[in-house]
Amino acid sequence: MIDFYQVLIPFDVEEYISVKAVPNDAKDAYSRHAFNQVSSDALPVNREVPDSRNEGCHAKRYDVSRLPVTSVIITFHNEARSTLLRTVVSVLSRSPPELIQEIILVDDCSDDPLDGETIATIPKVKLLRNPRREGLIRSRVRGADAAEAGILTFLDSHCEANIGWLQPLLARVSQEPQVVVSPIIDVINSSTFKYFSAMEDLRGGFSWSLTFKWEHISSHVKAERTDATEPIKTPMIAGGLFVIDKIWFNKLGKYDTQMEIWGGENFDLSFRVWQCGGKLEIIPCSRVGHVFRKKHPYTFPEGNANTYMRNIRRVAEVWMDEYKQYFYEARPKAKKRSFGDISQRLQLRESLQCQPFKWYLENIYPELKLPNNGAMQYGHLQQGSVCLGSPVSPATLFAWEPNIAPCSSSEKVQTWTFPKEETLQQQSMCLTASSSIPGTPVYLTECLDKDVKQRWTRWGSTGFKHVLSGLCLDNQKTNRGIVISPCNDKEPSQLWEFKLLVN
Ligand code: UD2
Ligand code: MN
Repeated sequence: MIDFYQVLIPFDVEEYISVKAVPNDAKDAYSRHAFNQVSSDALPVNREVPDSRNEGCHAKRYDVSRLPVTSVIITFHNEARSTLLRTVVSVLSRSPPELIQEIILVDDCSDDPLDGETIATIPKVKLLRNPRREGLIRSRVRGADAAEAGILTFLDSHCEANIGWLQPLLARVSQEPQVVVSPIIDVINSSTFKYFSAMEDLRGGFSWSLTFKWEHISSHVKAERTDATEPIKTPMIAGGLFVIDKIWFNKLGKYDTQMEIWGGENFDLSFRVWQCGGKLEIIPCSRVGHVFRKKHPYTFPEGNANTYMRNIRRVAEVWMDEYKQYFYEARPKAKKRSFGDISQRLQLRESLQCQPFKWYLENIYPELKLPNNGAMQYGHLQQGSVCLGSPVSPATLFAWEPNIAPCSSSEKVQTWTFPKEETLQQQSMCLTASSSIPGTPVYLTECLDKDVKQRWTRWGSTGFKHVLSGLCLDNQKTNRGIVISPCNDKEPSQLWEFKLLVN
């Protein structure tokens, strides 16, 4: 019997793979790809994988004629030929052919153009090659733009699609186009290439340092699930393997193409999907294996930590509102990293009328608790029905005067933090009084480390005392605006309630 892949693949597989063969030395086998290339090269490109699906999935039937067609997009940079080929072959051999419009390989400027060119001789496989290294984010957008089908399926370049993987994903997306779905990601061991079934009660989450993690679905969610084959809502996706309606992907703003190389785009996409009216789900009846590895095999032109920091800061600045402070608290070094221009992404958020991050936390990820060390509080500085605020959106001017306006919970310019009960700040701007003279006006200026002009403590239960002058924050209705003046707890203009917005 002729193997499926011998019919499918118009080149000599052994020869193709052997071009990049590594010396048969266990240590060296990891040098190019951070996985054991010898193990990968030794496996047949069409090897069998264990059917890791839940029993309940076997009974499910999908009417293929009613499912939408998809374009599969795989970006790669210096991927091992054997793993890349196995990814492509697994997709073609384990999907109903009529559902695969094409497989678009985006070669992100790999050293050898033949890696992709050879595979592109396989029917349905198309190749785009970046003349410069773009990183996976822009590469995926390039692939998506070129896609002919209405549904986009993204995969990493070292995957193996399992039996029946595609139908449940397409079925869910066609039923509800604003749902973005991922398979359960099985584990291909990076040393032996053995295929392991992943647990089925996991979903994606993260910590305040904005590091992705797998977590068990919480017990109450578990209790609500009567059927283990039903979709699992997930606050975050791992990022590499997912299916999305192309119109929805475009409407949602594709990806942030100012992100570089690797990392953070899964946060960006996950927040966008949830906050802007979609859903993220893991579909248990779909399984795809992926080679997880401990380090990056490729270079980052600006260094790996720097790149991640830039990308993730863009996410925090665009999507996390005042909660980004928790991220900066968890990763103080991030503040030093520039993150470029985010105005277009903010505009996107505005035009899509996306929910605030508070909504996401309360409704989608209530399990993520605020760091409860009392060091950070967010709230209004309120006097009766009016609040202290700033007239412009921060980060545009060097310094400005705070103002007083009717309190509104949606007004970001009225949200203050009081970290460690030391500084009263809005994002990176601190309330500052530069002298000890009564009547000195208070300004908002860039926060400086340990600047006593910016230090405030509580005075009594409702006052704020300026540490340098010993005077109190005062809303005297003089033409000098907000000033500091001698503390007096009988003075209504010095009474400020710090009304917490987040508990
Ligand atoms: C995970 C995701 C990955 C991506 C990443 C965050 C899974 C299984 N994997 O990391 O898809 O979301 O988190 O950014 O969810 N690549 C390029 N150009 C580059 C660098 C990488 O095309 O400059 C390709 C690479 O060949 C691979 C894909 O992008 O196919 C993802 O890279 P990875 O496998 O190193 O990322 P991974 O799995 O550690
Ligand atoms: Mn990967």
